[in-house]
Amino acid sequence: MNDRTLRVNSWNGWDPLRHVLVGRADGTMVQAPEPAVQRDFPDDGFPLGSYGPMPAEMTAEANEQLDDFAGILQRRGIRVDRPTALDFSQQVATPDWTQESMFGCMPPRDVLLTVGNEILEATMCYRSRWFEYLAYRPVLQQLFDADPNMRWEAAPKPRLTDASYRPGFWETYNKVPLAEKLERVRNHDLVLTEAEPLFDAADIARCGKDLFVQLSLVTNRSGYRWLKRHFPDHRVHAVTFTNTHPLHIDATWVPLRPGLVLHCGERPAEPELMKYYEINDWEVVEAVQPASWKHYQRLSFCSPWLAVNILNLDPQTVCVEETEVHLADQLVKYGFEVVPVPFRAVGPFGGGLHCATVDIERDGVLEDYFPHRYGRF
Ligand code: ABU
Repeated sequence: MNDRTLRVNSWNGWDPLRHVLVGRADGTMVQAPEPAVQRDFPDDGFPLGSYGPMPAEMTAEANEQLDDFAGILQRRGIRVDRPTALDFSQQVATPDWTQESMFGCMPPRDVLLTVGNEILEATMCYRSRWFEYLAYRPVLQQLFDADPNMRWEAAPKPRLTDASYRPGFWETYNKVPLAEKLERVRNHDLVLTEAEPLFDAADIARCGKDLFVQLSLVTNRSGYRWLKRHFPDHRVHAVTFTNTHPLHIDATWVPLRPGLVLHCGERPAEPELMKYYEINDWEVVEAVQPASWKHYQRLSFCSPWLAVNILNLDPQTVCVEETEVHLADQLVKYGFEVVPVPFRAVGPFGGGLHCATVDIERDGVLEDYFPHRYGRF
């Protein structure tokens, strides 16, 4: 049934949130090895080469926290949609390859990018995530049917043949010295080749007219170039951070409202990016150390910097994981109301509160928050 009140609109991560997608943990897999990613959790029952469903009790606990989070949002008057899980344990194939398992439908932020009235399905670069967009198609179809202005786009599906990956990357990269790793990050000489455009939506930070695209383990230069051509009315910038394992910008560089960006100090930004923000009167705030720093999380491939993976409900209100009390204190000092959300159990499923969501509607229009040019920006 059509719902004519639905509207796709979101230009940044801070305008008042009206409608959001929240992921589900159902059926999430520890993926079978593939060129782009090789899970290795020997102490948690999944040594390199093995794969299978996440333990049932972990999935249940993550789903409970995701459902509770959806409830918190709904009680604040925000409409919440959810994906439709597939059988992620199934083998998948294209004419070029076969992959022993899929992954899941948490975090949706990796797959879908909302820019204005457009929702764009990212290419992804893991073979296990190639079909993940299907979990979101029921919601996208409903939005398309209801909102005559919605633009439903999909980036070119990649072939993901062996030509898209540097052979033997994982065998060598983790053994090279830190300085060499960081040099490779700066030169974007990581696991992906430039054979075709590849990007995850979570590598893009949206600030109105400016889109910041992190080159990472899942986003290549060709993906950045595709995005630049796809959004000709935006300024689309490729950025890197001092991070040996860059994976999604939203635990590193987190714009909170016009003039304020939260930065993970352990992953310094390029001086030119800092300067671009500074000359446009943005304050770059270094986030406090995560409270969860010392707590090992079973089967997690995320860093403790998920702490800063927060969700704005509006420019004055942020959802923060409930144990991240130091970050909450820091944000209160900047005038935010902090909504504490229990979410630690969701971390091993691939993300925090920002990763777990996709904006469908925020109030607001396209604005230019960076009137002054600097360097390549
Ligand atoms: N997908 C977010 C992971 C970010 C991080 O671990 O730093």
